[in-house]
Amino acid sequence: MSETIFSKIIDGDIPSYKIYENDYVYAFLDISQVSKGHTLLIPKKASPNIYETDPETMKHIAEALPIVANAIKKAFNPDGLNIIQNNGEYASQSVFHIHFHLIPRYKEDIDGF
Ligand code: DGP
Repeated sequence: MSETIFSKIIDGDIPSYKIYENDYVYAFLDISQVSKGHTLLIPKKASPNIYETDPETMKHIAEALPIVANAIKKAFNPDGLNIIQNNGEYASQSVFHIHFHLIPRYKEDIDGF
């Protein structure tokens, strides 16, 4: 597959704020913070979407999700957390390297509506 901006982030060619990393995954703050602590979890092995990601890669993502969620909980103390994953242009995917959004939610943001 063609290289995306996330490959450059993994390689350190583009700076990012790291939340978690192991041999298989990388988690970093999203440049467009939907809320404070909005984080992206990506596999280091690139694939464009959920349809084309192999089970081994998904296993590494599944193992990392609670670790990253707990790191966000510890750092930002949110009241809730959404995990969202977009596939395809019509599902609002803009970077075609599979990624999982971890979006902390805060009581005060909801109360403001
Ligand atoms: P999606 O719409 O699901 O494809 O989300 C892609 C996300 O990637 C979007 O929320 C913004 C984020 N993003 C794009 N380019 C960069 C970048 O250079 N650095 C960081 N930290 N995030 C980026």
